[in-house]
Amino acid sequence: MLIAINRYKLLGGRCMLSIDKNSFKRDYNNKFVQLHGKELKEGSNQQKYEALGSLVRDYVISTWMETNNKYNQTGEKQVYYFSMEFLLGRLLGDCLLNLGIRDICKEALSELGINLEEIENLEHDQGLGNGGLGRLAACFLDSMASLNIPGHGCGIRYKYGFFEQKIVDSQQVEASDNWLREGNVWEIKKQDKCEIVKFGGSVISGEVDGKLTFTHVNYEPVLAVPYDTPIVGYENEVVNTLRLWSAEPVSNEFDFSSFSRGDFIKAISYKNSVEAISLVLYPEDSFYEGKMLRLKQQYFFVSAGIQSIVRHFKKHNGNIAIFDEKIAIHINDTHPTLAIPELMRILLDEEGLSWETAWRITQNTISYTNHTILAEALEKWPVDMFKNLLPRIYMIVEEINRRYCEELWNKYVGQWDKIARMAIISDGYVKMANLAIVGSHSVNGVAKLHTEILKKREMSDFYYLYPSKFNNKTNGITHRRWLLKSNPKLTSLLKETIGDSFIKHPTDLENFKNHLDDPNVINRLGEIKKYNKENLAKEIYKSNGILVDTNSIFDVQVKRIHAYKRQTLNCLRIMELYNNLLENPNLDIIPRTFIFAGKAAPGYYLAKNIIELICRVAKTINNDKRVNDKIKVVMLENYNVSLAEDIIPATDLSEQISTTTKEASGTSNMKFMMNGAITIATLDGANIEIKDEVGEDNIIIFGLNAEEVLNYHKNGGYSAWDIWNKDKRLQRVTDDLINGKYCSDIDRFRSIYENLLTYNDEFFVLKDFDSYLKAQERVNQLYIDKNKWQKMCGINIAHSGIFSSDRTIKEYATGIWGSTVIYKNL
Ligand code: 26V
Repeated sequence: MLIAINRYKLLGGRCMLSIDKNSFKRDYNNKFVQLHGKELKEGSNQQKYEALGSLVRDYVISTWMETNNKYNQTGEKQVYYFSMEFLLGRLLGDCLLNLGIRDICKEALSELGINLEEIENLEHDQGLGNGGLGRLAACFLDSMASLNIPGHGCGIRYKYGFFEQKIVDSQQVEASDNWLREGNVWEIKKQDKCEIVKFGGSVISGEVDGKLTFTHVNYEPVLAVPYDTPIVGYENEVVNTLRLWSAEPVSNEFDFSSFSRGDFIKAISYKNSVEAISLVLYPEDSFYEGKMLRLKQQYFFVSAGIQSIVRHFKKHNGNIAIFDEKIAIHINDTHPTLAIPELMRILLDEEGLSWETAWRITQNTISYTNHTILAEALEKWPVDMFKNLLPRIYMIVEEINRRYCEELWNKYVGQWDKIARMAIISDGYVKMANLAIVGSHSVNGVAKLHTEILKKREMSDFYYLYPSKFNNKTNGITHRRWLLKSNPKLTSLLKETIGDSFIKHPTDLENFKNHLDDPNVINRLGEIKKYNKENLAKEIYKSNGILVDTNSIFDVQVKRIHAYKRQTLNCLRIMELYNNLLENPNLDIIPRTFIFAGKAAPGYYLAKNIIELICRVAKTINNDKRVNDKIKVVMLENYNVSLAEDIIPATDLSEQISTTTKEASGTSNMKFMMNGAITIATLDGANIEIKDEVGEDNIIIFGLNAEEVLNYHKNGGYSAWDIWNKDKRLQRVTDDLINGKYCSDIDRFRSIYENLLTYNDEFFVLKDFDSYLKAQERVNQLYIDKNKWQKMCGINIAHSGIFSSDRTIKEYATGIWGSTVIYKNL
């Protein structure tokens, strides 16, 4: 029997799991036999992966328990990151890296005839998120654990994650992501830590000893079952927890009272309606829809999470009056905002605190991040739906709103419009962003520009009311996954040249600048990129059957498909280049491979249409002999974390071309620069801060700036037709959308055409077209001088350390959470 023992050791200043090759081989063999009841040599690769995963989890268990014991004993402030989404990707590689045993494991397995990478690839991505917001949550978990911060995730264990995308006949087709089909070696079900969440019913008020009491009756109970996943810190003996909740009926038996009355259907339907709560992740990330099931999901995980935090806190601390000194709860966008009234409910109804004390504790505990300014993504719930589903919570929100509006009336006498705008409940809706701002002590944006826009525009009323609540925390990415793990060759070069201090202090990457005049280093950078491109080229051939030239510029736009991210702009310039090549087949251009990947929300017609356009353009160009393979277009299907890990290290040019002001931050921009890609970008989100870091000469900027865009929004004056009339190239490429050039059905791309022209081009694609083409020309000029290009790449790498999520998390810990952090080993 394998015993999980804590075997960390200090080796050359590194704190890693102590395991030698032979004991690893023995453990692995034993594990395999015990798990599968057969010899290793008879096992499938999938079984080999499962054995390795569960062995690694065994290695982690004792440290996990010790970390929890330590937290309970020391009473350090605990941070809980509440998020509807955690986009973790695969965990095995990360775990091996953070435990410091990747090399030993690779060698040991190879001696057993097993290729580590091959079986690592069999792990199903944990894709419980839509994009930026969910991936950010995953990076934050990694950074909190690696910085010794007691910080844990709380979310939903969706049975089906983000849908799998297939491209069939140039169109996106969605398939369910049954990620748990083969089981999940990382999670532990904690049956004894279940909570009950109550929906519907009504509230009876009463009085006991002169105090008001509220009893929730006739509700539908739902059992929230937690599944815990270890979050392993980097070589530091810390293992934090991601707790995801699954919804089950309170009893696995049918409701016998219904059943005995012959109401079989009712019993089954209760079971189904409960299980529906954690069945599937909503695949929209920009259009809010007032769906009851989503509200249920939100209350479900928030209520379970807060109840379990309070229960745990009381067990180890006891004194609820100091809850806010010991606990910080962060809400990732407005989705978990019900944490505010839920904490109030527990403090008032269960702990018997006064309103004033409960409110002080709640505000001090909760902090909120805004991730988008798109008005259509703002959550608001119809009062009737809210009240019926959550009667007691609604009463509390009403009271919060009543007290808060009283303040507003006194402050803004007679300014009814302003008060209505700022109220939590108005026009028949409960407005979640307003509740989040009022009920928290900190509101942050995710990049400097985004925070300024929140302060000065979108949330200006609130900013003037509570200026000290507002702050910026520019996003970051974990360099462990996005450099050490995904780009081992570049990591080796960095270690050889600047040592390995950058692993614990990512801003030490700056030292790499001192090596960029060394032709050897420049050469190596080129070779590494080529190697990564060749790997990706193989993947492209395997998945799309397209042969791409690894000497061409790999020009990449991978992200959710959305009008504001402007894949259309990218596509139109490819169409323009194609036109030029047809006109002049001898045109001397630097070959380019245009790579796209990304999913469209299933109900977002325009985004799906954009995917189809990209695929049709790809087919037409790739099959046109006249192009002579100078350009190729590739749309890779099913973009996810693992695919990103293959694409990003192989990229030469990173496309960050959103309409200025619309992309709150962006995070792939940071991953690309860290892997030595050059960015072509608008001055949007964190692109601005990337430019400030690398300097204007090492990034290619184009397009309208924020002031210009905001000015158009405010004063109007934009005419797409005016621009179109003056630009022959635009006339040609927009006509190509509707003349059958890319699709015999001439109406296929009419909606794109109409968005650009009839509906006056909301995202300024036409306006930025000329400046984008000129910027692309600058890219060509720069690429001609390979050495200069590589040096620019090196400068980007050297300046990327500041975008490590370690920096971001330190800012959250010190500036928002008041963590009692010890930066051990830092
Ligand atoms: C919004 C909604 C709206 C209602 C329907 C369901 C749903 C699900 C998710 C979201 C969140 C969208 C916000 C988001 O992902 N924002 C992205 O956050 C990144 C991390 O801060 C940031 O880098 C991106 O710029 C931003 O678009």
